[in-house]
Amino acid sequence: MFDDILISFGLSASEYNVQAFGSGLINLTYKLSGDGGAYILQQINTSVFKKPDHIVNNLALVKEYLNATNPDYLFVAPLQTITGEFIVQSSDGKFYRLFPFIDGSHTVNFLEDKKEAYEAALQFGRFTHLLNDFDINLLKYTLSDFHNLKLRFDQFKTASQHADPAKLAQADTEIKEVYNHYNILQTYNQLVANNEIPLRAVHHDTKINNVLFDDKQHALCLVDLDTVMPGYYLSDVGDMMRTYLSPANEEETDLDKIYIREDFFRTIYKGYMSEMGSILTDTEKQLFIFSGKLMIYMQGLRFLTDFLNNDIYYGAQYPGHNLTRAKNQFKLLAKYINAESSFKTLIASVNREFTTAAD
Ligand code: GN1
Ligand code: MG
Repeated sequence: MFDDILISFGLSASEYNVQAFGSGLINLTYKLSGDGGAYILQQINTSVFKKPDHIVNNLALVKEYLNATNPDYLFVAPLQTITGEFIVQSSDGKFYRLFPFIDGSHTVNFLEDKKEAYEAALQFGRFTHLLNDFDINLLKYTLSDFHNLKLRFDQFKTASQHADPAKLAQADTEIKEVYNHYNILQTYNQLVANNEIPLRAVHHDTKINNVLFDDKQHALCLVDLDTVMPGYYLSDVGDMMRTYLSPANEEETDLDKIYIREDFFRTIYKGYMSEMGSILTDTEKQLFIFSGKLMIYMQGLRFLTDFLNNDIYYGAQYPGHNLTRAKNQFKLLAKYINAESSFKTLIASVNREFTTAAD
């Protein structure tokens, strides 16, 4: 398997054992292990990432910048082939890249320990912090309008216009949820229209399994860097809220298992702000809680849209899978909104800690 790909990297496929790896929905990932070491091989989903060279461009620039400014920072960039390429096309036209496997690392799929949430939030904050003086205009948009909520809403409307009536009936409650929370879209549109907050270099996919940990629960580095591009910090913090606060993840079908762990909110705030507190503008800081609503709502919309579009984007392992995922996200959104006043209290308490520590 992968003989022609590995040859480009000077490796012989027969010396490696290949196993499917990770749980991403978009790219296919494999771990190769052998006497020559371990690697991660990934097939880029080019129906999503239509221009793999944009990914190459961004990662090369970020790597060069971080190597020059913070040589100790562990940035896991793709390896080069013998001829100096970062991406290889297989004989059947698929695009692959190879990464070193980081020794002693593992990923976490269910976040049970606050220490891991703290470490992850700090790492995502550090990434944007370290790139604060990097010229983000050099970065390409690897996915245009990726976290553009207005576009996601328009895609939902188009999908509703074309959907099978039986599906529309099945999704009636979730469609109403979209309109119940229309104020999230209004707030988003307003902050974009008025240029209220700056674009920064952000990761755009801050799920816990995009952080590599060592066996002492210390975060080693970030992975899944294809969506590193200009965006709002709300994307990164919001997706942490979406994926770290509830002990049940987006796949959970028993919605009673979805609730908000408020102490995890505190931890995310503390970890992220320990890096970004001195960088974010006051307006950005005021939107910290909003970020979670934005990202949970967006993901609910995206799953619902995909259900109406017959699962063309995320795929489905059972009929109604994307509708169930959407239900899950709208339940999480309701729980999140319920906890908003507690979040405000927690932010005030962490801010007091920061002030005391600085005295
Ligand atoms: C996709 O492939 P994965 O799991 O890293 C998606 C994210 C969603 C996520 C939901 C490029 O990420 O935006 O939040 O699924 N990535 C893309 O699980 O669409
Ligand atoms: Mg991803």
